[in-house]
Amino acid sequence: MAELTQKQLLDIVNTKHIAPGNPRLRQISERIVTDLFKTIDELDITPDEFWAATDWLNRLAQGGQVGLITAGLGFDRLLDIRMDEADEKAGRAAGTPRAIEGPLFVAGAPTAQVETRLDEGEPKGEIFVMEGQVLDTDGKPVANAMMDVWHANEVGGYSHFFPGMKPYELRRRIETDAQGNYRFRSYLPPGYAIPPNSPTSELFAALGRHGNRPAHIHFLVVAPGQRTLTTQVNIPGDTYIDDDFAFATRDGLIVKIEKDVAPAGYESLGITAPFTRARFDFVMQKALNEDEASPAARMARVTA
Ligand code: MBD
Ligand code: FE
Repeated sequence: MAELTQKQLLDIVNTKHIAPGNPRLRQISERIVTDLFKTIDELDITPDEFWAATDWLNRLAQGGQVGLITAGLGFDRLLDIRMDEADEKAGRAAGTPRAIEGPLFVAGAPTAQVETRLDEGEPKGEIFVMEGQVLDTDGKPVANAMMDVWHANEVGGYSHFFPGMKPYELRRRIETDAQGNYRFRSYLPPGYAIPPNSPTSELFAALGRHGNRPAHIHFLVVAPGQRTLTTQVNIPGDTYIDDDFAFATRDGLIVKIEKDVAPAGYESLGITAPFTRARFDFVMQKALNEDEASPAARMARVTA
């Protein structure tokens, strides 16, 4: 039987095949396996350490927390930085900065025309209206844009992930009118913290890191002919605004908060007393192809 050196084993693992398979996947697998062999050797990883890691990965996946770890280790922001770099190289107009989707988007939220409430019943925080237009990079209104909006509840929980919340609570889709207008009422969310006693919190404790995100609201905006825009806005004043565990805070995405706005004109949202408002326009890049305008692949992943 064959005795193998580390190098011989690696070569066999990386070249063994009886069919072409998927060349791109084989290339990626080869790189990752090579780097991990190297890590194990150079850091003298013990069998106990190795099997503890596989156990952790199993628990991480079982708990549906892989997306928390990718965000917390910077991979989600990395993908944004790479798309920004590609845009800049191609001389594409930037529009509203993109910001990570995160692992907590749910497709299929109830849809409203132009305006809606995200919350129901008694407000669980400061009554808040956000409003503005969806525009293209020429400054023209984007009619019939579909804007998904979602945020955390008063204790930082997201519906469909946090126990006790109603389906689609604090999640809505808003279709803009001919002028690209949107408007919604909700309450100002607090920040988010990773779930305690979870595989994610285990890793962050071991790394000596916190797992907090500053207060934010997510958006996913889709419109014919426009590049799908995934972004977030931050509420100013949060302790973690420059120390987000997911590295998603960006200039241009911190909204200005106006307090004590007069209620006139906001009756359709059930507002009869002074409230807190932010105005924000979303600027979408023009799509260069159908893929950029259609989030079909993205939606297929989340609805699966
Ligand atoms: C969130 O609310 C979030 O937006 C991200 C990116 C990661 C974890 C929780
Ligand atoms: Fe979030």
